[in-house]
Amino acid sequence: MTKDYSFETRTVHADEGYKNEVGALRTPIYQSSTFVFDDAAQGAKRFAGEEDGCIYTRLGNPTQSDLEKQMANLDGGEAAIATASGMAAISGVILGILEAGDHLVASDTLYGCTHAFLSEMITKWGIEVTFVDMSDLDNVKEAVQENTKAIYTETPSNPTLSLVDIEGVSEISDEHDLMTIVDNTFMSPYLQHPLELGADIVVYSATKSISGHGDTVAGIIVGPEELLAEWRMTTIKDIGGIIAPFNAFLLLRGLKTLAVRMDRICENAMKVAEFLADHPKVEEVHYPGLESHPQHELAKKQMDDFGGLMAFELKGGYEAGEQLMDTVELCTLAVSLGDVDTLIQHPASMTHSPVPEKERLEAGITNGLVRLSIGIESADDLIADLDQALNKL
Ligand code: LCS
Repeated sequence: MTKDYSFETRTVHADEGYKNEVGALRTPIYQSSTFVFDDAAQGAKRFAGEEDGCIYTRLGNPTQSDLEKQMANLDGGEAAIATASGMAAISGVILGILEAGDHLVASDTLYGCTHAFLSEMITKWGIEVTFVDMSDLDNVKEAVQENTKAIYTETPSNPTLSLVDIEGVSEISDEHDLMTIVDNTFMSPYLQHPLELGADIVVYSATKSISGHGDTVAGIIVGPEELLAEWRMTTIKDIGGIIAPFNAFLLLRGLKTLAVRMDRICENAMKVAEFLADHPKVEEVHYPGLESHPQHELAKKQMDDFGGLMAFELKGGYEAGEQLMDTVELCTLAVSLGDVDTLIQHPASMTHSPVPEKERLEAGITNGLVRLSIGIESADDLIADLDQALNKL
């Protein structure tokens, strides 16, 4: 579908389900591990890449392909690859770009498992990583070395909601002929457009807003056709983190309502953030939509709205944080984010427990930090729930 239509229209109309043989409105779930060849010559041509068509689901599947076309269209990229999880997308990209002897510059605040993958796994394979506070672009410039191949960032970051200037990082990256990789999970393709801001590759945990319903784990990579075609036949095919056809279907369904869900989530989040900022039991609220956020101007520049994630510090520290988890009634105590339900969690003991304490504290993930992922419930009900829970502290 043409990119001239607005994002909202493309979320509804850009999938290719109508091309199936019986005219089903929705993309069918091609729940098949393998595909039948007419004869030996056809099989040989497909393996040689001389004829389009399916071979085996680890090498591609029509439900997966529809999702990939839809995601490339929505994110303004040439191509996309759907994967088994956000971590499969991230590891596939990193292993596609870097090899032994190469160097990566990465943000110091990243989702816990991404941090663990970059600090503990790829270093075992001879790849060097420097973590820097990317809120200051001078740190990025200083970290670039002769053997640097890529810059990896996540903005807003999980869970501190600090931002990275995507355009600024991409300029540094271009000066040194590097690849810029941006994890756009918190914003979704609706609210932030890293490729337009100069990034080369965008990755998502599609488990989050793209699915939106808390019912699947998946990932997406968006970027240049040539590179993605290579990775599809190397890191993705041979490591094997491919998406299941049913999960691809769920993401296609989730995408249809992405814009309306995100609009409601952003509206609710702003109301909740303002409520928390005024509450006597709350020390500080980290939400890019608040003027008090140190990077509010950057948020207005590179984000279309401020998203549903926020973190807040309670005056009572760790104990108050733990108590709040047990006194909320409507907010659900669970990790993950971007769902229709409001989820609350404690990063120090949950999502960011893999990060060593010293590094965790340096990155601003304090022991008493609470993370909220706002859903589409009534903002009044969410505020009433948080109020009753806070007043018990
Ligand atoms: N990137 C970000 C920013 C994430 O928040 C997550 C997961 C991932 C990548 C990995 O995606 P997955 O493999 O789980 O699809 N974040 C989680 C979180 O904050 N709570 O639970 C998972």
